[in-house]
Amino acid sequence: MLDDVIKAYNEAVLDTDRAGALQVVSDAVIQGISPEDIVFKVVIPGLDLMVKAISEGFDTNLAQHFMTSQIAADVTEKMLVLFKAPPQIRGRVVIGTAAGDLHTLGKRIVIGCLKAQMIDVTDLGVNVPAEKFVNEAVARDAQVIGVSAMMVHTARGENGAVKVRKLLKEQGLEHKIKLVVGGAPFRFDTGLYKVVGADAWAENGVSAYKAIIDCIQEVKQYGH
Ligand code: B12
Repeated sequence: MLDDVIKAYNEAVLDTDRAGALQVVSDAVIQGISPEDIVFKVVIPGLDLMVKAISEGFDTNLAQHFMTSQIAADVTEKMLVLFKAPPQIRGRVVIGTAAGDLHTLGKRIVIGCLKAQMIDVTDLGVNVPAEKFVNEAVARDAQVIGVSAMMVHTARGENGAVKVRKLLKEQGLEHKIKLVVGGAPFRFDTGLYKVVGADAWAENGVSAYKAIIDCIQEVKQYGH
């Protein structure tokens, strides 16, 4: 029965049919499939399938990419409240768009993917000052700051990731909080993340969580 649910869910996701995907999982729960199985055996493998499709150049488009992450985040949030025991949160991230930058779509995709992977995410919104990234990360005990920047000047400029790195350094937080960046300028120049002082970057939402999980693990292992 689980195989049928996986098939129906993936079909709905590829059709970008949010209502259909939600219907599939709520029917499955009524039929006795556990919310835990829905998240770990249906939703997360669905995201992995999308990673594979993108990296192997299958015919996936932006709408499918966007909807996979939004549906995954939606379903996960609905299932989490039904879990027998609260799920273990794998880490905490604060994320926002760099100062001067109002682009939101990429960040939303990343957030959807992280939530479905049991990462606690705080969305700081757009046009976020560097000080806010750092202050919120400290207040929320986050292991990772995620900065999204879609324009060359907000990616490279003095008020974005560069300033976040400077503040982390000044406040002695570099071992406790990692900096991960993303956005078109980092895709065009894959060495740019180092130039702006980031610890890692990711080229799309469905792979962002892998870079972020690595950073979370590094902080948990060595960050004390
Ligand atoms: C949609 C769009 C807009 C929309 C934004 C709507 C919204 N709510 O987001 C609107 C119309 C508002 C807009 C405005 C502007 N835009 Co615009 N916009 C775009 C466009 C067409 C697509 C961006 C997008 O959404 N891509 C799709 C998402 C899914 O991709 P993504 O953002 O790259 O995100 C993925 C990855 O990068 C990664 N990622 C993203 N963030 C993060 C963060 C982390 C931590 C990680 C790990 C990964 C990660 O994962 C994401 C998911 O896969 C791009 C062109 C382009 N092809 O990129 C121009 C573009 C970015 N815009 C541009 C410009 C110039 C502007 C304006 C200045 C235009 C103007 N004259 O007013 C304004 C700026 C406003 C501002 N201050 O920010 C330029 C930037 C040029 C440059 N080299 O700097 C571009 C490149 C267009 C161009 N070719 O000229 N824009």
